[in-house]
Amino acid sequence: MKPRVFSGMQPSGNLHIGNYLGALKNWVRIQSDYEAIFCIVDMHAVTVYQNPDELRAKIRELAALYLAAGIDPKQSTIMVQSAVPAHAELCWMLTCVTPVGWLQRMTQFKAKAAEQETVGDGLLQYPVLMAADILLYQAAIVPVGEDQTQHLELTRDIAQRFNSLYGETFVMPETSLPSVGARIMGLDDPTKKMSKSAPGSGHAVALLDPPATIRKKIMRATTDSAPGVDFDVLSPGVANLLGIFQAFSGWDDAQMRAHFSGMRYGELKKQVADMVIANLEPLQKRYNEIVSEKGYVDAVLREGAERVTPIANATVELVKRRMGLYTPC
Ligand code: AQP
Repeated sequence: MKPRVFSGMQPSGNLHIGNYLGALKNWVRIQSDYEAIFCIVDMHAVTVYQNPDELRAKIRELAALYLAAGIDPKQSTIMVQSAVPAHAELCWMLTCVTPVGWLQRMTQFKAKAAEQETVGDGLLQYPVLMAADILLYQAAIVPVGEDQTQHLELTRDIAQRFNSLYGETFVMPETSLPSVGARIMGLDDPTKKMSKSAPGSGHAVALLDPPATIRKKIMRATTDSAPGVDFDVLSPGVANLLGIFQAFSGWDDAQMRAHFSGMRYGELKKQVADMVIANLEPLQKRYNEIVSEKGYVDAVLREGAERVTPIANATVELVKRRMGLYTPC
C-alpha cells in the first residue's frame, strides 16, 4: 500500500504563483507515488470573514485550478473540508489536548490577529483544525510552502501529546518542501511573503491573470539600484525574480548563474515574465475547458468526499475509543 499524502489550500482570494510553486506544483509531481488527498479547506477560510456567495464560487474555482494544474482525480482525491464532518469532530478532540499557549505563539496567528478588529476564536484554533485535517487521514507526508512549517511542527506536537496521553494513535506526519520556490516573496515588497490577502495590485501574480497583466506586474517588480545581476550580492527582489524563474524552469544553480550573471534587470524581468506566461497559459486553457464542462467539478468533489469519508470516520471512531467517549456497542 502506498503511504498517504495530504495537503490543502484555502478558497480565499486569488491563487497566486507562490501557492503554485510552494505547494500545488509539488502535489502534481508526487501524486503518483502516494495515495493522495488534496483538500479545499473552506472551514479554514472562514476564520476571517468571507462573503458567502464569493466563498461558494471560490471553492469550485479552487477545485478547477487543482484539476487544471494536473491533479488527476482518478489517481488522487480532491475534496472539500466541510463536506466531511469528521474534520470538525476530530478538531474538537485535539483542541482538548492542545495548550492555548502553543496556539498563541504561532506566527501566523499573531500576524493575522494584528490585522483584525475582533479576533475570532477560530483564528486561534486554525492550526488545530489543520492538525485534524492531517491526522484524520494518518498522512505520512504533507507538501506545503515554508510558511506552514511551524503549523506542521505543532501538528506533530499535538499528535505526540495525544499518543502519550491515550496510547499510539496517530502517524507522525513529515513536512515536504520544494527545493526551490518554498517561499515566493511579494513583487512589490520582496521582504514579505507573496500572499492572497495582501493589498496592492502589483503584489502577486494570480494563476488566472491574463498574460499582459502578468508582464506588467513582473516588469514593475521591486529590484535595486545596481545595473544588473550579481550572484554574490543579490537583493531580495532580484533573488525573488530568479527564484520564480528557477522554480518554473527547473534549471539548476549552474545554469542560472551561467545564463543570468551580469544581465540587466529589464532583460531579467522580460525573461521571467516570458517563463511565467509560458507556464501559466496551458494551465489557464485547461481551467477554461474544465469550468465549461457543466457539473464536472461538483461531481469530482462529491466523489472525493465519498471516497475519504470511511477513512475519516474510522479515525474518529478510534480516537473516541481511545478517549473513552461514547461509541455504540
Ligand atoms: N508566498 C508563498 N510561497 C510559497 N508557498 C506559499 N504558500 C502560500 N504562500 C506561499 C503555500 O500555499 C499553500 C496554500 O496556502 P493557504 O491557501 O492555506 O494560505 P496561506 O498559506 O495563508 O496562503 P496565502 O496566499 O498567504 O493566503 P492568505 O493571504 O489568505 O493567508 C500552503 O502550502 C502554503 O504554504
